[in-house]
Amino acid sequence: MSHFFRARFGRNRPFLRHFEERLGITVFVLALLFVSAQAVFAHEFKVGDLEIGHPWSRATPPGAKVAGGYFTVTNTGSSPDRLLSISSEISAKAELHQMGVSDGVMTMRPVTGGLEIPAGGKVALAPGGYHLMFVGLKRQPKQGETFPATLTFERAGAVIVDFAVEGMGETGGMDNHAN
Ligand SMILES: [Cu+2]
Repeated sequence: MSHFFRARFGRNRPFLRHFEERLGITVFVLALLFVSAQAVFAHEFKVGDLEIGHPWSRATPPGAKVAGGYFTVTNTGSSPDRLLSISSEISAKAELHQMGVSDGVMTMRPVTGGLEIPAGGKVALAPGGYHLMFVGLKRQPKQGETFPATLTFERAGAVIVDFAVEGMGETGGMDNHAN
């Protein structure tokens, strides 16, 4: 950009120098806004051919023993992958669960054998469907904070992602856990 202006208009025009300074400041401010917006609204992690989109969890009431975990996984590769395990310092263990309706009753069961991420496909973990369950919370996740967790995939390997903790009321659907 600056080379273009200098080549065309000459180096020492006061107007252009002023313009360049202002442009620089504007770009800097926009970059800051972009980075902070990314941090709040969408954050993404990559490992191998996988993109992990917006991992989030939910604040829990005092004494709660479990918290949910949600994100999307996009597989840009040509081979299927599989989410095998999850771990985090926030809980004793983390499980992969599936919610669904069975004989008219909402049920939740652990997913065994991992969760397949099809080649070229996208899988969403969201309230009411597949989700993570942080079981045996060592502390309550607080709204506005993030906590790290490690996701391990069969092909892509392990990746540490940050779960953004959203408000307690952020239900997004039927996601009740008896345990
Ligand atoms: Cu669950």
